[in-house]
Amino acid sequence: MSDRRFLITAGLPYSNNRLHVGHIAGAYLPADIYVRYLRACGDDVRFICGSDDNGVAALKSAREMGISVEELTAKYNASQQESFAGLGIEFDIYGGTHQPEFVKTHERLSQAFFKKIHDKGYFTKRTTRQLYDTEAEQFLPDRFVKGTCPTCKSTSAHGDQCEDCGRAMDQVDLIDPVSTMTGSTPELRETTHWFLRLDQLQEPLANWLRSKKRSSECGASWRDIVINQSLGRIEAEGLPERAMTRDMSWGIPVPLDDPDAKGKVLYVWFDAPIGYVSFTEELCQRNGEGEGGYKDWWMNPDCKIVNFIGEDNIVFHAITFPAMMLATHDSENTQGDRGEFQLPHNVVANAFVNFKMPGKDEEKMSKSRGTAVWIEDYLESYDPDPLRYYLTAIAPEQQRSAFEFDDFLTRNNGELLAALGNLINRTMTFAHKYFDGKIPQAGNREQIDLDQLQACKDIAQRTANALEECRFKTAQDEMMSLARAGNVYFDTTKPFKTRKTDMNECGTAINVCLQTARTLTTIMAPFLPSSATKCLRMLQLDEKAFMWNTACEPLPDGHELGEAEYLVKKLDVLQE
Ligand code: B3M
Ligand code: ZN
Repeated sequence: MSDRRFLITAGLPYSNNRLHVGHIAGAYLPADIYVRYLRACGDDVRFICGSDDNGVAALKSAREMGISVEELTAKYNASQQESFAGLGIEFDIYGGTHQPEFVKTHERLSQAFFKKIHDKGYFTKRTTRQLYDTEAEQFLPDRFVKGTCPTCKSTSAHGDQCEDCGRAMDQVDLIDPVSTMTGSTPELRETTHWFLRLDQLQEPLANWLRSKKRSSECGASWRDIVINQSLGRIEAEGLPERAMTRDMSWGIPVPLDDPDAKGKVLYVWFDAPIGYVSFTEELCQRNGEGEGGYKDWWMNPDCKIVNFIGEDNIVFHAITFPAMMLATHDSENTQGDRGEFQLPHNVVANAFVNFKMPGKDEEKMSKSRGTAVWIEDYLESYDPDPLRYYLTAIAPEQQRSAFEFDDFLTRNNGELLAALGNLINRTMTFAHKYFDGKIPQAGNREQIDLDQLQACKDIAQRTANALEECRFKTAQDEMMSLARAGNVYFDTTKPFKTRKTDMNECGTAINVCLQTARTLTTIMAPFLPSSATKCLRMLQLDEKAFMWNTACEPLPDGHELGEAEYLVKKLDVLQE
C-alpha cells in the first residue's frame, strides 16, 4: 500500500444531451485510466463526477423539448451514467448540481463559497445595462438573444457570439436584437451583478502557474496547451473582472441579504466546479465519514487534486476556479497565495476529437449535422474495450485528432486483435492442447527466454512511467509493445515445431508466453478492463493480480489454467 492520496475529477457534463466519443476521449477515459492505475499502485483515490445541471444550456433545451428543466436534467444525468457504466468508467460518485439527492449540499457549499469570497472583498458590485424581455419578464441570457452583427452585418449573431465572423459579442451591441424566448424586441434595462476581482488575484495566480510550467516533481509538469491558455493569457492581456451572478430563476440563489440579489443565481461556471467539492462531501457522508469530510481531501495538502477536462474548459479550471479558491485565503496570508482550498496538482486537458467521414474533411462533432458518435448507440453493437483502445490510440493529448469509423475497425482488427488478442489466444490454446491446461515447466531458460522476461519487467516499468506523467497514448503503446514482443518471441521459438522435436524446449517457450500474458494482464487493465478480467479468468488469478507490483510475479510451474476465451473479436462494418 502506498501512502499517496489523490482526488481525481472529470469535467461535469451538461445534462442537456447524451455523451459522444469526443467527451469520452477528452476527459473521462484518460481520467478512468489514471484512476485504475493509481488504484493498482495501492494509492488512496476518490474519483468524482456528476452532471452540470444549472445554467442556460439546460433551460434552453428544456424549453425546446417542452419539458421541465428538472425532468430534462434527470433524464440526461441517468443517460450519462448508463454510458459511463457501459464503457467501464467507474466513478466513486456521480452527482448532479441540481439532482434531488445532491442539490441541498451543493447549494449549501456553493453559497458558503460565494459568501466567503464576498466577505473577503473579492467581489465588486456593479450595475450594467442588459436586454430585458418584457413579455417573459426577465433579463435575457446571451444565448437567448439573436440579432445583426455590428461587425459583419450577418443576421445570425447571438448574444455571445456571431456565428458568421466568429467574433465574441456583447449582447448590448447587437443590432435589432430579438428575444428567442418570445420573439419580442427586448429593451435595455439596468441590472446589478457581482464581479470577481480577477485583476487582484492575477499575481499569485500567475506565480502559481509558472511553478507548474516546469515542475521537477514527477508528473507535475502541466501540458503546454493548459499553460498557454492560462499563464499565456494572463501574461498577454491580464485578467478583467468577471460577473459571477446571473439574472435567472434556475440555479443556486445568490446568498446575499441585499435587495439587488433578488431573483439572481450564481453563474453556472461559479457553482459547477464547486460540484466537485459538494459531490466529494456527499460521498464522504455516504461512506459514514461525517459532515465536512470533504475537507480532508480539499483542504489537506497531502491529497493531490487532478482535474481532467476538455480544452474548452481550460480557462475555468486553470484561472477562474483557482482564483475563486485563492480568494478564500485567510488574512494572515498577505500574499494571497494560499486559500482554504488547495489548488490542483495538475489540470490535464485534451484537445477535441473531430469526426471524419470517408472522402470528406474532418469536422467538429455536432448533433445537428449528425457527425457525432453517441455512446448509447455504440454500446448497442460493440464492447467497451475496442472503443477505449481506439480513443486512447488517437488521444488528442497534443493536438486535435479525428474519429474515423474505418480506422476504428482497422485498428481493432490490425492491432488489438492481431497483437494482443492473438498472443493470448495462441498461448492459451497451445497450453490447453499440449500441456493439459497447466503452466508447463520453466525448464532450462536460454538467453532469448530471459530477454523476453526482462522485456516484461522493462515494459511494465515504462508503462508506469508514462502513466505517472499522464501520457496515456504512450503508455498504451508501451503495453502493446509487450504483446508484439510476445508474438515475435512465439514466432522465433516456434513451439509449434518444437512440440514435435523437444517437448521440454516447447514447454519453456509456452511458459514464457504465459508469464508474458501474466504481465500483460496487469498492465492492460487500466486501458482495457474487461479484457483484463477475461485474462484473470484464463490465468485463474484473482483481482490482486491487478496490483502493479505483482505484474511480473512468476506463475508457478503446474499452475492450472482456466478455459481459453476469445480476448478480442474481429469487427466488421455493420449492416445498416
Ligand atoms: N459543463 C462544460 C462542458 O461540459 C461544463 C464543465 C463543467 S466542469 C466544472 O463542456
Ligand atoms: Zn459577424
